[in-house]
Amino acid sequence: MALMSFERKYRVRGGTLIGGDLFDFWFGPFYVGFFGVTTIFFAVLGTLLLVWGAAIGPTWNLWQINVAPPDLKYGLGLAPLREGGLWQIVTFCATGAFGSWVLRQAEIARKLGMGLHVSWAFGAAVAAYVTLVIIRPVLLGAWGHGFPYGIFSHLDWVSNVGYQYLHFHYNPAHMIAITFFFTNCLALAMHGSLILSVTNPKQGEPVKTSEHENVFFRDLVGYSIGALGIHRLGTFLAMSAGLWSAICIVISGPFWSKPWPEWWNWWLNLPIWGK
Ligand code: 07D
Repeated sequence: MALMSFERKYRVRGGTLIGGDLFDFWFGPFYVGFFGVTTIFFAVLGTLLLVWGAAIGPTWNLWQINVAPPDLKYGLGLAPLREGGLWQIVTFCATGAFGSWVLRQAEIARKLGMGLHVSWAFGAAVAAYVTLVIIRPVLLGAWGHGFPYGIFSHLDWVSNVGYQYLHFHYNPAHMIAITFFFTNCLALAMHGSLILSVTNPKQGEPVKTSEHENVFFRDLVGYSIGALGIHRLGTFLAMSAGLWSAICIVISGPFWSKPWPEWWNWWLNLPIWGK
């Protein structure tokens, strides 16, 4: 693949976060880098361990394969491999791979003289994962509170944990997270369809630009957020969805152990009701 002229200018060594010149080169279109190597290492090792977990388990049915965390009796200690130890190493590998990917994004952005927005945005998703399998289990005192690695098994976990708090929809942070997810979906549908409508007009029509985009939305709703604004909004909505998800689960247990509907009693207890 031919290098574009600006790539030739920026494809220079240096600017790495760690490791100096070690792995500071490209393999075809891919930047390798120290964190590219650690990503591959952790991702391959973690995947192989999951396959091993499936091999020593009772089924090869893809839906039923399950690599579970240790029993609560092991607390925050190490468990034998076949009793959750495998889950612990896979969790270590997954966190290593996701963290390496964030740092690889940062290194590439630094080399190109760009902002670190992509790293921060992906970091929000990683924060949600780390909250589920490390932060919350540590706060609750046992790795057994992490979610199991399996398709049906993780769905069962979500359902069971949800019903432990009677009705998870009443968790206020879960409400906010869902509102961000849905609004994010709305914003992307509006933005994606708008861009398609100007860049892909019917045959014979010229391709339009942001002037048309802005006028369309001013005509429609009286306001256009603008080309930069929609991307700021999208990043904000997406990161907020991940961060409020992390908040909704980290408060369930460590900070609130009763049914979530009861949390709303503060409303009934307001002095304005004159009771
Ligand atoms: C965690 C993913 C991070 C991903 C990373 C990258 C790879 C690479 C490679 C394939 C955050 C991974 C990369 C693996 C693969 C290749 C090549 C993102 C994460 C780092 N809920 N609920 C949420 C809704 C109910 C419950 C979140 C809706 C019930 C519990 C979200 C409804 C009950 C937990 C959400 C609903 C209940 C959640 C998840 C509707 C059950 C959580 C999104 C309409 C009876 C979880 C942090 C997320 C959470 C969570 C939405 C219903 C329980 C806000 C829309 C009422 C126990 N729910 N839920 O976290 O907060 O994204 O996790 O009913 O633990 Mg819920």
